[in-house]
Amino acid sequence: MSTVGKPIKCKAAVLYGFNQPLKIEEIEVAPPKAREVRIKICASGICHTDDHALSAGMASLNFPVILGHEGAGIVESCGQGVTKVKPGDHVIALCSPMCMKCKCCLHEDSNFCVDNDVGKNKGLMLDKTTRFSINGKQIYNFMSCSTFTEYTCVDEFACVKIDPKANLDEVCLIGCGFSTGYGTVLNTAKVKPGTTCVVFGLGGIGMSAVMGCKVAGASRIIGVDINPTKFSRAKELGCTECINPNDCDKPIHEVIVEMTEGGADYGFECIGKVDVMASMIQSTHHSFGSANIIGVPKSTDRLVMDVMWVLTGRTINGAFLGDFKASLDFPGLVQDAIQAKKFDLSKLVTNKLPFEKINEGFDLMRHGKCVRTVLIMDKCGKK
Ligand code: PAD
Ligand code: ZN
Repeated sequence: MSTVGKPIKCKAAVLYGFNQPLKIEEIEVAPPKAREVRIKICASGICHTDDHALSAGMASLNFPVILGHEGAGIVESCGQGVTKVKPGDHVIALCSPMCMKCKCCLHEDSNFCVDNDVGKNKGLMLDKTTRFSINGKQIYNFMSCSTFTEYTCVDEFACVKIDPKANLDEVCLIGCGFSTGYGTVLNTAKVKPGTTCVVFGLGGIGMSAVMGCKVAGASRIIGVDINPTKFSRAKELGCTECINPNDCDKPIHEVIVEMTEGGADYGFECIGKVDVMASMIQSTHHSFGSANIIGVPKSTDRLVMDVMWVLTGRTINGAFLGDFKASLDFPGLVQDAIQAKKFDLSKLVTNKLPFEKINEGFDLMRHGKCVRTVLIMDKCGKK
């Protein structure tokens, strides 16, 4: 029986307050209004940013909320006036949608649309309501999409059509983690062949940065993590050496500067800790080093820096979603994965769990037992 135009009852992981477990509830997803798209989510990765939100790391969040922002699925139905996708299309949900009209969308170096919800955390669609409810009470969305649910409803600009041949339980990572690490290396830092890179934090984002450094042709890629169980996968993906700061008898940046005869060409912080950001910056060469911040710290944390860090010529960059213009770049990134085979996303997916085990998935990440856990909502036609 067709669901078009009707509310859909489905399972979603609802967060009722900070630091609580997610609760699998039966919710209602209203039909899409004009220029909106309802999507059957097939798979969603768990990103540290979800845990950051859950554990009160963001300035504000409205409750109850459905988290998740790294999902892929199939369009179930479209509201009036939708032109970019149609029912049956395979799509990636966009946590950084682009209106393509604002100053940022039109700027060649920006992907930070004025209409995204990053940092604002209003949890609403463009019309300032949401399509999620439980027993008649509104549930907020997250980062313009919400993917910890069997069905979501997004504004048309918050999804992009991709090649239906792509494995949704791998390309969902293009929605956030992979693109963030990989893009910061290629688009933001623009790593040159033959250079030395140091990547702090070997989780989903850091491993993707390592993959980017490899594709860019870096000759030396140093991985840094306090969890040595990450090292074998990191080496498989391109690290030439890995260091645990806890094994060192001096600060990690002094170790890196010594190993690289003055500092790495490029540094990447993929953790979200301001003290590590300071170490990463100082690990890069004082004159020509490029230090790149990816990790998201608590909104109350402050990075204290010595102005000499930049006066000597080093640059410090930050990037959101790897500086990709998601709606324009993601279909090509999917092709790079499945056709050109520039990188292997399956190497990032160390764990797959049924959706109901979402809290177990968060625990795997918190205890460093995975690179990425992908939740499977539905096999979506796959055997
Ligand atoms: P993750 O938990 O999978 O990985 C973090 C890694 O850091 C783990 O391997 C830890 O062992 C390691 N680590 C922790 N503390 C230290 C330390 N002191 N020294 C060395 N290693 C350490 O997280 P993730 O890869 O999903 O996310 C990483 C960060 O990136 C996180 O802050 C997240 O919010 C941020 C992020 N930023 C963007 C963006 O657009 N800028 C997008 C997505 C995620
Ligand atoms: Zn993310």
